[in-house]
Order: sequence, then C-alpha cells, then structure tokens
Amino acid sequence: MLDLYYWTTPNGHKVTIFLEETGLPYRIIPVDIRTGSQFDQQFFEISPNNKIPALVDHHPVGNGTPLKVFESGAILFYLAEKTGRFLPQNGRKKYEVIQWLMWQMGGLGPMLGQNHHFSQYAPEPIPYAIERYRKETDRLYSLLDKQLAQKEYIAGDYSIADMAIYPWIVPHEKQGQKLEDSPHLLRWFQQIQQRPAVIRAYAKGQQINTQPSVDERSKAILFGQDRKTSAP
Ligand SMILES: N[C@@H](CCC(=O)N[C@@H](CS)C(=O)NCC(=O)O)C(=O)O
Repeated sequence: MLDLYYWTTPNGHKVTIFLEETGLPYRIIPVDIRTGSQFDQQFFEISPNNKIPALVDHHPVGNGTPLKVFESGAILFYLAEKTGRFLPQNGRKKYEVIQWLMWQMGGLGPMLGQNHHFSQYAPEPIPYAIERYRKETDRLYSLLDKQLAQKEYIAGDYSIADMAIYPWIVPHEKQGQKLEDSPHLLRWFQQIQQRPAVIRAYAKGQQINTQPSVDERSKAILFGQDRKTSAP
C-alpha cells in the first residue's frame, strides 16, 4: 500500500495520474496547504520541505522499512522504476524522458508557479514581474509546441515526463496562454485530457477539495513563510 500526501495542485495531480494509470493501490492523505497542514510535525518527517506531494511506500522496492519520498519528480521516478512503467529501462530513450522530467521540475514548474503568483496572488500588481513570467511562460510553451511537432508525446511514448508537464498546462488561461497559438501542444493536451486515468485523477481531486479557493488567511500561510516556518 502507498500513502500519498496530497493536495489538489499541479504537483499533486502528477502523482495521482501515475497511480491511476498503473492501478497501484494507494490511499490519499489530504494535506490542505491553505490551512497550514503542511507544517504538522508528522508531515515534516516525510516532507522536510513542507510541500506536497510526498509518498510513503509500505512495501518498498527491495523490502525493508517503509520508504519516504518527497519531490514530485523523484516520486514519479521511483514509481516508474518500481512498476517498470512509463520510463524506458535504459539507454537513450530513458534519458530523453529524464531530461524532460528535469526540465519540468527545474524550469516549467517554478516559472509557471511564479506566473500564477504574480498574476493572481501578489498583494499588488507588479508589472515587471507579471511581464517577466508571462514572457518566460510563452517561451516555454513555444518549446513544448516545437517538441510536440516532432513527437507524439514529449519524449516519444507517453511517459512520466508527460504526467509531470500536463498538470501545469491545465491552468493555461490563468498563465495568459491561448493553446490555439501552440497547435501541437493543443493536440497533445487534448489527447492526455481524454485519458480515462487522467479523468479519474482529476475527479478524485474534486472530491477532496470541494471549495478550491484561496482566501487572505491562506495567502498569509502560503506566502508568508520564512526561516521560522521551516522544519524544526
Ligand atoms: N518541487 C516540488 C514543489 C512542490 C510544491 O511547490 N508544492 C506546493 C503545492 S504545488 C506546496 O505544497 N506548497 C505548500 C507550501 O509552500 O507551504 C515538487 O515538485 O514536489
């Protein structure tokens, strides 16, 4: 059994997509990051960076004590190796997937996250920051579009790289993007959106978070963090 510490954000959806695709048995432990549940001592022990998602595998590869993994990219990598699914075993094809997974983790996710922050959550509009992250989003979307003009999925076959990228493209309108401007990305987006496992993953999210809004108190919790709020 796998315990997934989860909230209904792009990084959370990546993992439920994988779990629904493979049918691995799992239990969701909601961590409502709007109310500060990410600062619970028990959660720090699994996720020292106090962020979702995190995973505990009670029957890990190689047996032994339960294995804890934080960082969505590491979780996808771990689960792909555990199941032998959605990541080629070795060679060139494996590293094509890994490089796009790393690109998502180090580039697409953080940049689009800042785009969301400055366009929706910052207490006052800062034109330079809004423009900076909109333009970078635009550049990253254009790169995805070029890659998907050549490949059906981001690294050839459907893989953990697609599962990592897709949830960040779902809120494209909030990022100031029109998918019609990126026709190959639009084609890929619609293909993934229709996958039964993806539909199930998002439906689970809707059951868990029935009121997906962020009020002023939640903003203070999410965006007021500093040294004092980090792991004890
Ligand atoms: N690089 C991390 C980022 C995780 C992350 O930013 N999680 C956000 C939700 S998408 C979170 O838990 N935020 C709570 C907080 O910052 O307190 C990953 O991909 O797992």
